[in-house]
Amino acid sequence: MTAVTTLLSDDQLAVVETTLDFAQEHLAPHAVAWDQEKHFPVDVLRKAADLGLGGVYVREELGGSGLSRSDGVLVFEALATGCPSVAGYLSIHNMVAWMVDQYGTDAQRARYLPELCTMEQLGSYCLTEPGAGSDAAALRTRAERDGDHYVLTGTKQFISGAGATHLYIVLARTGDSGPGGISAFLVERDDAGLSFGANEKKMGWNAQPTRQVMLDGVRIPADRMLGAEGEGFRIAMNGLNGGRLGIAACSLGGAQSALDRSLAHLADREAFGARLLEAQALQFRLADMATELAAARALVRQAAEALDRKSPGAPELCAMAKRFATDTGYAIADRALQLHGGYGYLSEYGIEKIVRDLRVHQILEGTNEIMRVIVARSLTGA
Ligand code: FAD
Ligand code: 2MC
Repeated sequence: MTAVTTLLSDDQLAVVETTLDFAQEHLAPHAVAWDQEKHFPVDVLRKAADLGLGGVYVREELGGSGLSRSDGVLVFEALATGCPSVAGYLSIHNMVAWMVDQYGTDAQRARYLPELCTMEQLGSYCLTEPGAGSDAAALRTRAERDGDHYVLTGTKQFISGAGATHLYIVLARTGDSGPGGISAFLVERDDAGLSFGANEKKMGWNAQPTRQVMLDGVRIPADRMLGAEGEGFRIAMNGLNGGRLGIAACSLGGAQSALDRSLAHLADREAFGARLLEAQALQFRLADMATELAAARALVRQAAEALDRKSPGAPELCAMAKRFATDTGYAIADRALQLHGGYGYLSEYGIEKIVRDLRVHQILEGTNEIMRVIVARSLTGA
């Protein structure tokens, strides 16, 4: 793991070592079974929270770990070496917790953050709708003001963790069409009128549920608005800047694990009278995989630093890092499968699961085409 730990401070090294140990002890041994059984390991998430991973970016005085984005990408990369699906959900939960800390009132922080940080309560992020995915600002879920309450009606699609989670950040329309007419709300699982679709059958990310979230006249107190009226889209996008780095880091971790497994497999496997690892063609393939992974890691860390410094170019760098790291991570995992020959195709080796898990990172938290849209707009000023 030298490439992972190069240039880290002593504090960061300690964070990486602790998280890697956790991932190897509590995630990796169960990852294949959880995938097959579609098991969402909430008990293990709560163990992760004991290490401070439920409130990675939440301020320490509010019960969190107060880490920077630069530290956070190390955490999610290390976690994903054990299971990209569980690490991916943890990244989403931490996006939700950060949004409550960043945009919440004191009362909202006091109500939600302690239990989000311990993961007694889990979070979900509800932006996508059946008719509004990439074009998120076209969302149609409505929130009508009624005295001291808002009444929310609409359907959210593909919501990670839904049904098993407790707090839902819901983006809904309080005004005109377009981004400026959107507000964010804190909806609780027990709110009357909230219901969930069936757990979607998916290619990967099976260690966490994905469901529709239906809001049928969900009546919530007006003080459950997160941020100001009309600010919801900006809040959602700012959440995603960090979220995209979390997903990018999960791709790095999955790819690192696939590379490590390939090295071990080629060292062990003999053909044509020699170990496969002695074939220079295969060594070169490993060298390319390691090099591309290091390049992706460098970009993710640069984008994280830009976000920490609140650099004006940070959203574009986050989009570049998400696009590049998730494409690279998937390509590395797929090449690792090839290096395993037929064994790579068998579930028990865990490689095909990494390929399936990393595939969706090119789609969610903004497709990689939308990441190109963001980068291209910043280049052209459009
Ligand atoms: P569409 O927007 O219909 O896109 C279809 C295709 O057209 C894509 O290839 C897209 O890149 C391309 N395209 C669209 N517009 C353009 C354009 N302008 N230029 C070029 N190409 C374009 N959402 C949430 O809110 N919360 C969640 O927790 C969540 N979890 C998810 C978990 C899973 C497993 C999955 C699969 C999705 C999840 N999503 C979640 C939704 C995800 O963010 C969307 O699927 C994604 O943003 C794409 O939207 P769409 O599926 O509607 O595709
Ligand atoms: N960071 C900060 N602000 C942003 C931003 C970002 N990344 N992206 C947009 N904004 C701001 C933007 O600056 C503008 O602000 P202002 O009105 O002050 O000028 C406002 O938001 C509206 O932005 P646009 O005019 O660019 O809006 P448009 O509708 O043209 O498109 C686009 C924005 C395509 C970038 C956005 O819709 C998008 O990101 N789509 C992808 C949706 C997505 O990522 N979904 C993920 C769902 S969550 C998920 O999948 C999980 C697994 C949790």
